[in-house]
Amino acid sequence: MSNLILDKFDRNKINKGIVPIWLMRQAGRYLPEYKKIRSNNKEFIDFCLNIKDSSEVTLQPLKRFNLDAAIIFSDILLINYAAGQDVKFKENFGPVLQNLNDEAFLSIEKDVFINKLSNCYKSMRNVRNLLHKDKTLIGFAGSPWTLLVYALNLKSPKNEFNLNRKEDVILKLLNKFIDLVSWHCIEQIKNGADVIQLFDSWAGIIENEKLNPFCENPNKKIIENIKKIYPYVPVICFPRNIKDNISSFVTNVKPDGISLDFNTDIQKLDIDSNVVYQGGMRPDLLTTDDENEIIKEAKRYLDFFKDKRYIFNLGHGVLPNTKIKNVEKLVNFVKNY
Ligand code: 1CP
Repeated sequence: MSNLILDKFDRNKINKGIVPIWLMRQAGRYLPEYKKIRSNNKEFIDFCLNIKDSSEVTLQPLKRFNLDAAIIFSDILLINYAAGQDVKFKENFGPVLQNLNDEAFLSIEKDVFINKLSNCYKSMRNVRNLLHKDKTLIGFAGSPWTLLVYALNLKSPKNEFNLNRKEDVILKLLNKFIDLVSWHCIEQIKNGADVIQLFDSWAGIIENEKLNPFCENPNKKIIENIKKIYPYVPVICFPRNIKDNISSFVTNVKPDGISLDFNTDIQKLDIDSNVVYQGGMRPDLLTTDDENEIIKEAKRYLDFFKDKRYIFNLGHGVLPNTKIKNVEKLVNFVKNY
């Protein structure tokens, strides 16, 4: 055995036949053992910063399923929190953020920021020590645009969003987020992360003309900052819902890996052989009783990517009403295909 996910990023080891698998939001409310630990923690941010509990829920999905990676249990909004913006998670509503103080935000220093997240890094170190060496440990961060949307909209942009800032201010704030995200990723790697995934979950609401300054450029700069220190650590980007712009994103940003959302039409992809492709399958299928449909969809992705470098995943996170037996079926099917 070897580390199957890291091997995918190694040009000298083209294990074409073997498809590794992990799932976005593989830890979460569909697991009773997660709900149990979650119920002992009132505030979600404190839960993420509880070394023992966050380590344990990171490892829970690997105890149940034959997954190839653990993703550290944390949240993208910990960056906003560590930069001085209060974040609360309201049940059945989502995150609620305190108004952003632009000046205080722009002046936050590296040491202060890293210090507020020190438990996150300790949890990373702890999980790496507990995890088998053949399993990949994934660190992550939200991308600048997505963090900015929460920072200024003060809640999920799902239903409405308003940034209330002029473009020059938006660019200044994005630049600061580039630093914060880079610091956070580098610190995670220092503490044991093998791979970084950047979640640009709200890239899809950017108008086409602004995709370069608001999405591509910030993701590219973070990759450059990481590579200056850790040239061999792969970075996977997830610019969710950018539709037909996915191939130009790959050309312009040059990530090691690209994670596909479930709206991506794989037939229309212009495959770049330098890049590892990941994900795509609709997560809602795992909430159904239709096992045949799950296998049929999984097979569609596996067959399409059979001669390419591919990591199996979903096109977005595991949903809370997902059935455990469906995840079991899917993981076993992919591992034996
Ligand atoms: O009630 C609960 O238990 C909280 C649910 C929950 C969980 C399990 C939240 C609140 N965050 C997380 C953990 C989490 N979030 C992980 C680590 C664990 C894993 O993947 O197994 C990761 C990688 C994230 C990333 C994250 N958080 C993203 C990017 C991925 C995506 O879903 O697009 C985003 C947008 C967030 C914000 C966030 N955090 C939590 C919620 C409910 C949301 C979404 C808010 C919204 O709808 O806008």
